Amino acid sequence: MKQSWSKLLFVFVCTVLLMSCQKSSEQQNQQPAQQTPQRQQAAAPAQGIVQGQSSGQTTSQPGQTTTTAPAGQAANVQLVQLDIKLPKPMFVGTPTNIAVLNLEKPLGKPRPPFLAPAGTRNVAFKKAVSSSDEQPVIGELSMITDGDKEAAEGSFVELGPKLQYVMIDLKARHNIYALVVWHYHKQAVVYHDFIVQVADDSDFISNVQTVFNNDIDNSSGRGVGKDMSYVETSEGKLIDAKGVQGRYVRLYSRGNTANELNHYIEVEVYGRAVQ
Ligand SMILES: [Ca+2]
Ligand SMILES: [Ca+2]
Repeated sequence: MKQSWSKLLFVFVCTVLLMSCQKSSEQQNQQPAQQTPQRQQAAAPAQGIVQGQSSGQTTSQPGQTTTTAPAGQAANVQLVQLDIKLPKPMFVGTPTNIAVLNLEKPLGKPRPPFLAPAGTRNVAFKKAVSSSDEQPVIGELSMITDGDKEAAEGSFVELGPKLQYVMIDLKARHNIYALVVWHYHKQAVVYHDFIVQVADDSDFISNVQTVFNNDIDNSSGRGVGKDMSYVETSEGKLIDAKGVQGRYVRLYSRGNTANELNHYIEVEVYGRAVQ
């Protein structure tokens, strides 16, 4: 009888120990499961920061494209396609008789979409324009930022001969991602010494940056340009400005292949105000 009690006691102790072990093991197993939601909650804001900075990833959402900014840019920003409205074409086909050095071959198809950070818009629209030729031969300087891009009579400004510039005051410093420029697109012409610069001041002394220059012989004195000359079309010329910062934009030219005069139909500057 005593032996039997001892056995029972031994079995009881074993059972208690076993249950205790199982409980402890369950608690250990539960711990990671309980932690998972906490980790996710903690991770969510971190992902938000990553999206706002740099993750090296490209993701797509309906109607939107999120792309990591190129190396050297601090922000991983959401890029969207620029909505550039084009005017009616006034001529079709590729002119072959234009003798200009370093002339770009026409693409032969519509320009590919241009991506810029979300919120980028034409910040030149209706902004004040000044010029080295304050009294244009034809038209008014305000027509350069009035939104009318048609090639018809009454839609272009004609400035005098030799090197002339127009200058747009964006009224505040902006990150500039692209410019689209229509000099004249009623006929196929090429403008000489087309130079685009951005600066912090209207005298172009502070923080001057060149975003386009096709003056290959530096005859206009603003440095040797490496960009190619191009034939004007209704698409306008899109210049990738790579996010440069500045308040004032100057566009120079020195006549064209048809005559010595300088023309502008519209200049768009796609940017965002510097925060
Ligand atoms: Ca215009
Ligand atoms: Ca030149």
